[in-house]
Amino acid sequence: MSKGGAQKGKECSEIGLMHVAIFLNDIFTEYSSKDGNPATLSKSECMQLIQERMTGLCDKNVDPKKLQTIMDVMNTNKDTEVDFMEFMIFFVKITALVHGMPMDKVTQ
Ligand SMILES: [Ca+2]
Ligand SMILES: [Ca+2]
Repeated sequence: MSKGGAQKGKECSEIGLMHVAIFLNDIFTEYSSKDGNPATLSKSECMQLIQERMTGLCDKNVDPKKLQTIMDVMNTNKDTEVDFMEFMIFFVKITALVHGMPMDKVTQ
């Protein structure tokens, strides 16, 4: 899929959503590739991504325990790394919260 060039005749909202998908993929790949294994975010890669790209959740001076909690929520299979599907499911949950869904519905 091409990253550039708006497709003639497409609705603006459709183009915008494709840009969101491309952006999320690019962010995941940027951080997951730092250790040579782009398939997953290691703990340090995940912590760096959270601190630098999830500024609505925390900032650079965040408590390490809060960082670990956010990573634990992402890491649904409880292994040592966050894969792309875990990362995307986390964003589905964040988007549901932004939409106004109650936390208990989002986290079940
Ligand atoms: Ca990695
Ligand atoms: Ca995992």
